[in-house]
Amino acid sequence: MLQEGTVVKAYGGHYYIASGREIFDCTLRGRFRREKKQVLVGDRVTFRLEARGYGVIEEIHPRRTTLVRPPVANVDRALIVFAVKDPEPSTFLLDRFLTQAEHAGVRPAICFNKMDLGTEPVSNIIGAYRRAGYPVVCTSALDGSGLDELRVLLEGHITVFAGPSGVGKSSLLNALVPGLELKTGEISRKLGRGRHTTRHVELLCLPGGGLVADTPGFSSLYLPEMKREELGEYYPEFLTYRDGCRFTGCLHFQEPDCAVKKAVEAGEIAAFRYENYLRLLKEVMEMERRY
Ligand SMILES: Nc1nc2c(ncn2[C@@H]2O[C@H](COP(=O)(O)OP(=O)(O)OP(=O)(O)O)[C@@H](O)[C@H]2O)c(=O)[nH]1
Ligand SMILES: [Mg+2]
Ligand SMILES: [Zn+2]
Repeated sequence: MLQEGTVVKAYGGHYYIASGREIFDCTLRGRFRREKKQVLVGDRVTFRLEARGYGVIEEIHPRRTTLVRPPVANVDRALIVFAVKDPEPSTFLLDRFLTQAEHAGVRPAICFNKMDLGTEPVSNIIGAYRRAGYPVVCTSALDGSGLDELRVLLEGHITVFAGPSGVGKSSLLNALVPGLELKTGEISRKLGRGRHTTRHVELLCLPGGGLVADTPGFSSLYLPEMKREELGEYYPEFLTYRDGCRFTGCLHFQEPDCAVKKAVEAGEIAAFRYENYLRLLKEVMEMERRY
């Protein structure tokens, strides 16, 4: 009997495939090994059921996207998590993460966690990102508020969590997946990077049907290689204005008659988003010089 599913874990020649509400322990047909065809976590596959709970992968379906860090196929969402405070959110870091997601072809959504600490300090920021066109959810892993909205966002997708240390990514996953006991707080911070680099990537099955990578996606350290003209395309609120710029390929920087700059002056585009854009643009231009 042939069945379809998604690879959620690969370990020592075994591929664990989620299909319906079950996990199947599968191996790979010899010809895939000979062809050196790699199976990634996130791959859609067809497998033949050989015994109860066991099977053999017969076919690997074409990938829609391939993420390198972490190596996961078919990721279609990035959830960028920040805390309202502890640690204080940085919109510059947030915009970096957003740029990385957009560049990888993964649709970003933003999550502000630790709402129980009070939303007052970030309400302006939240409004600005909503107006820019991003889905924003506000949650508390501590008291459970906003988790239903987050569940809806993750349903039916493969999502990577990204965001700085200490914002509550593991705490959120623990709250979403019953029985999961990811380490949180000081312990996870002490083990830090090493833990994630040595561990195998695994997708967690959410009760609602979505899959989430349990390793933090993207890093705050690098910007992907891109041309300077590309950066503005990753700012959704710029796109509605750029046709009004005098020059095609306008960088919205030093050019005259720039519709984006006018929108910033008129308060239609948040000034902090534009300032972050200029900082990132300078980084991209620096990188261009190096390559
Ligand atoms: N008040 C409050 N504290 C929270 C909330 N979520 C997480 N925390 C606390 O914040 C600290 C960090 O949470 P983690 O879940 O470990 O954060 P993380 O994003 O996984 O951090 P790294 O694994 O280092 O990247 C812990 O002490 C949590 O108890 C929340 O919604 N409200
Ligand atoms: Mg964590
Ligand atoms: Zn312009």
